Amino acid sequence: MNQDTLNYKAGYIALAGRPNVGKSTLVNTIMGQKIAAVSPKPQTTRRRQLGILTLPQSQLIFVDAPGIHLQHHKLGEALNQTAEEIISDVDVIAWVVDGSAEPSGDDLQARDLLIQGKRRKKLVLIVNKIDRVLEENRPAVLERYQSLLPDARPVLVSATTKEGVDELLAVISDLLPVHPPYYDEDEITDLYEREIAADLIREAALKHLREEVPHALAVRVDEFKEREDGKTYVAATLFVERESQKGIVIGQGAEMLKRIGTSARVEMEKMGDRSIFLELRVKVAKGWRDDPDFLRRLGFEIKKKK
Ligand SMILES: Nc1nc2c(ncn2[C@@H]2O[C@H](COP(=O)(O)OP(=O)(O)OP(=O)(O)O)[C@@H](O)[C@H]2O)c(=O)[nH]1
Ligand SMILES: [Mg+2]
Repeated sequence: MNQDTLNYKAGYIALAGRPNVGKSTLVNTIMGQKIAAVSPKPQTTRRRQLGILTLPQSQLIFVDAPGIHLQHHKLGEALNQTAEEIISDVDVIAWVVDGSAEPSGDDLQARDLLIQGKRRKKLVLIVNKIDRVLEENRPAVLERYQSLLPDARPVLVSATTKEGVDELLAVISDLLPVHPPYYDEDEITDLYEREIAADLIREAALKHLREEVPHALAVRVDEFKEREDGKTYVAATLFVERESQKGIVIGQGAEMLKRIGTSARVEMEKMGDRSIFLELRVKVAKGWRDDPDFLRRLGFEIKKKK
């Protein structure tokens, strides 16, 4: 074993924070390619996803978590639980905040969750979206957030312009334990293509639909198969909570559903580098966000609090 192998560092880093601060965008930027769904609407991420970055001296395994927030539904409860479980399993916790906004109730909810029970974890404070903060205001922004988590190593970044991202990787690598790599270097995420496809379809819907419907939407991929003609055939169902929402998602002359389908297909083709034939349909599943059986079928498990 040579010196390099002996000093190799590897570990898991949770990206925790309120919805919409840019956690998934940051994962995509760090990976240099799109693996996670991103949208301007909160609560885009609904399940844990890994972004595995293998460098010569270290392997950084980012865990993209659902945004932590004050919940109103069983779904919200499941999302917070997922985030909480992620936090308890990692080596480093990164609290991601939006530097262009004031700290909010959801930010504090996230902060409280990640320092709960005096977890002995290394902490990093990622102040994101600094492309929207004037140079002269940055120290004050940093200080405001740092006073809320004084034990964390702070870094200012922009996930969209990449500013500060190299420094962030250096800070995190420094905090990781000496450990051999957990994954092969060609592994970049742990989700299967069909699961990512479901997220990209929901991302497309979030992009095109107005406020009220998106949160009521769930996507299930029913088929995902390679065809003889080289195209990949994907069929998916979009679930909404009410008949009226079904009308909105389909739209006049099915215009909306077509628009969602086209956006999703383009993103899926970009990611997989191949042609996709995408077929979407819409179904009503009344009150699914509060239906434990439906949530379980979608892969959300609500556990009883100990
Ligand atoms: N200006 C600017 N916008 C950003 C930056 N990072 C993310 N955004 C935007 O912020 C919005 C939310 O980004 P996401 O990556 O989906 O946020 P998230 O934290 O994963 O959100 P949830 O999955 O809902 O918890 C999107 O519109 C992004 O384009 C940034 O550094 N600068
Ligand atoms: Mg996200």
